[in-house]
Amino acid sequence: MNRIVNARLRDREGLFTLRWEAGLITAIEPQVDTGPASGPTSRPVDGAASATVSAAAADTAAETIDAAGNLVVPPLVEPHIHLDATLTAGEPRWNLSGTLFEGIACWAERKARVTAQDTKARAHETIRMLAAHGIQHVRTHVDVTEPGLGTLQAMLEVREEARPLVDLQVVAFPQEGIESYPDGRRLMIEAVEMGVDGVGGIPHFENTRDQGVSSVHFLMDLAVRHDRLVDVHCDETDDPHSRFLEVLAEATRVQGMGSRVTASHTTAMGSYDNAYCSKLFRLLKQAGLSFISCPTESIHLQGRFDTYPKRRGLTRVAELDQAGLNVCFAQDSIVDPWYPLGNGNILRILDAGLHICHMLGYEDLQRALDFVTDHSARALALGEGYGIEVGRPANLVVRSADSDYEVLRSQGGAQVSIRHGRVLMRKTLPEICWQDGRDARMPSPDAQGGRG
Ligand code: 17E
Ligand code: FE2
Repeated sequence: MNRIVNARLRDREGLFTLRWEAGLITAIEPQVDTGPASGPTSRPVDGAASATVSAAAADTAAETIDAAGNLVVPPLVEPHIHLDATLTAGEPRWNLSGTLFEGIACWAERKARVTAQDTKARAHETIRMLAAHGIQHVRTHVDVTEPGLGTLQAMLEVREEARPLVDLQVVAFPQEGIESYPDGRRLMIEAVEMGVDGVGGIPHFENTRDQGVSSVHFLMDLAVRHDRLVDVHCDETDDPHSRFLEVLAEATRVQGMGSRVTASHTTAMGSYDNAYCSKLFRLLKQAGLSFISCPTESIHLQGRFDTYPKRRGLTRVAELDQAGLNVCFAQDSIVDPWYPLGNGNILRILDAGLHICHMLGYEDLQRALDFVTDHSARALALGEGYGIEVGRPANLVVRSADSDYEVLRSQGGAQVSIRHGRVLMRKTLPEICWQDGRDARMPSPDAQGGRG
């Protein structure tokens, strides 16, 4: 039997003890109020309390983790990344225009000399960066516009090899098009036969509008026939005439596939006028598909053909959310031809996204983690494989702050990450050494507390 004590849970008052056995959560028990000693108010005013891990006296195989009043959450989710392309920025050249299309051209040069070993090494290194930030569920898009599909084979092996750290979903992503790339349809079919979890697309990149439309119908049919998830790079452009989302949403509605379909990016929606959006949103609600926004990626790649005023180039995250649609945030890139930065920390993406989307209102702050936890889990159709409930996998992360607001504000890191009941990773908080002799724990050096 293992347990976490003094855990704070999202959306629930008080402190809890969480127990698990054989990798599954067995109990979530409210703790009796032991006074301020167990609450966050007892914390040193100059910093967050550290979680501690100790072996229980009676049973050395068991561990007690003291969350010290900090938030315990299910693992963060990375719902959209390109692990086959990460850590390649500048190879063989840098994307100087900063556009999506130059990124695709740079990547075409890099992938011409990619090897399975190179792909696997970079993917594993990136997965470790993600896991170090408390992420345990990842969806990766793998470029299948490559004769031979060697990269896809390598990534399917990574999916198995990485199981101790993350659950990985692999989406067949036709980077250079389905209709516009030689043998594009055959490559997608082969990818599905090789065992991908999801089917992707890139209709805004196809040569013509008609090809964009037929690519969406093709990929939806393929997914239905083989019972796969769908996640389409859809309308990743500032062009307000790029309207493939309506095609994807209608096919989703007709098939009744809402819980299994995701539209990624949809940045053109930031350039649609309100009259079109009012009609579009009616369809989106009927379809019930999910949305993924990649805010750092899109603020970097979009708006490139504007002078001033300059568009933000993001989809309508707040409006989708207010309409009751499922929307979440993702990193998309880490040091690749499309985006030169990134370190695996999705809280950085959450911070940027909430800023860019005008979502720093009080209510937004109270539930900020929805956009990197529950909403993303729903987009990935994780179902009962996700969440802090009895009977579900004991995948639990102790953060270094006690609320969504404080995790966001202080970028409260993952202190302890537990996967299938075993401690996967522990971090100790760094110390600041002040010249005046005052020691403090990062990341909350604010003596006033600063909690909302
Ligand atoms: N490929 C693409 O089409 N769009 C992106 N944002 C990335 C790769 C990262
Ligand atoms: Fe992407």
